[in-house]
Amino acid sequence: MTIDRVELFLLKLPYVHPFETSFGRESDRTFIIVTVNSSGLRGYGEVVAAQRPLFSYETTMTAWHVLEDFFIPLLFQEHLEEPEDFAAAARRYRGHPMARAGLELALWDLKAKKKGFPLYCLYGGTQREIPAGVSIGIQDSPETLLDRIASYLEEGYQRIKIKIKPGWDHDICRRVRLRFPDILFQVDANGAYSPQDGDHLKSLDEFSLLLLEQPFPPYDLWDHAGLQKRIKTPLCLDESIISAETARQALEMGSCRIINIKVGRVGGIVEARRIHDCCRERSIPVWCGGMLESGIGRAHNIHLASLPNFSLPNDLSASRRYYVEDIVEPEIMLTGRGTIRIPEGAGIGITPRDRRIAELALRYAVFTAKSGS
Ligand code: OSB
Ligand code: MG
Repeated sequence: MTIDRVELFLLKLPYVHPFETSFGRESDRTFIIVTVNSSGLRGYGEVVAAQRPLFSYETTMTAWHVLEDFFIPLLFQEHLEEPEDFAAAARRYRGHPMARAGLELALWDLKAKKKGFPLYCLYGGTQREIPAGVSIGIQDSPETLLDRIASYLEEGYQRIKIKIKPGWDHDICRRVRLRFPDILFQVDANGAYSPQDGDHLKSLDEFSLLLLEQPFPPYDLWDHAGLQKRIKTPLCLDESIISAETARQALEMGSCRIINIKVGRVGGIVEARRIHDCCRERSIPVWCGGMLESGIGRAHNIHLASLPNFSLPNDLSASRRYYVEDIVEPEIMLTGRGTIRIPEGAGIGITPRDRRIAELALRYAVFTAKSGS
């Protein structure tokens, strides 16, 4: 049994609220859904690359291109079906982690469906409920931010993360702490600061942040190490950690004390699990980051976050926090305990709405052994 068909769907979904980071504001998300089909079973993956190369150099169109011209043909040429075999074979190509992760995820879902297991069982996950946090973009005013935090706390989220940038940081954190003195609270700069901002970033120590995420640009483990020596707040790296090797180097250098794992950023589950294990051996906690995924990508993240060293609340929120209408059934919801229960069905365990996905598709392509070789 090998893969008989791979499909790509380009989709665009509007957000419930525009999402603003230090990169700018977006009101919808363009992304790719990948399916791999074999003997009547179908695995689903999501490519988290965005329309513009802001978070990283990848875009939806570079991902489409490398999937179509390199990664999908590899599956057919080498008759690959196992996600681990695909991950190994795809190492001959450099970069493009989000594209390769999207296809690898679809193969993991298919593998679990063939076995009839939920994905977390395949991964050796030990947690059945995942602590949910919420990531809140930069708002038009501090009052809007405070109101939004209050309403997410009301819904039960266990931890609040806000985006910061120069000019929207110290004073904002002060106001959040004044109003919510006891919540788990962390901030994410998406690389908006430079090493000269060290004193300013140190001033955030007074707010008992759970962590400060990615203050400096991605390729700067050295200056993160310098900052971590000076400040009390644990640094957490997101964009900087692209493999188990960079994770190890960052930890040996002291560039951070916590790591955010995103499957897309690191190129798939194989690499995500290596990072998880590398951190676990060193007693470094990890948590699952998000890229505002649809229900398909989020379901994958939920299964991954069942691994034992995911020990801080994750950027995993309910469908309705992101989209008016998700593309899965049932939609992802919070329990009364501010957690997300892992679906118990085979594979990702929730059902993608195929008709809706086909109707929404702005672009569609199908690849078979013949077209792919
Ligand atoms: O840096 O964590 C980030 C969304 C898009 C790009 C980068 C990031 C984010 C988030 C969203 O913070 C987290 C989520 O999906 O809930
Ligand atoms: Mg981040």
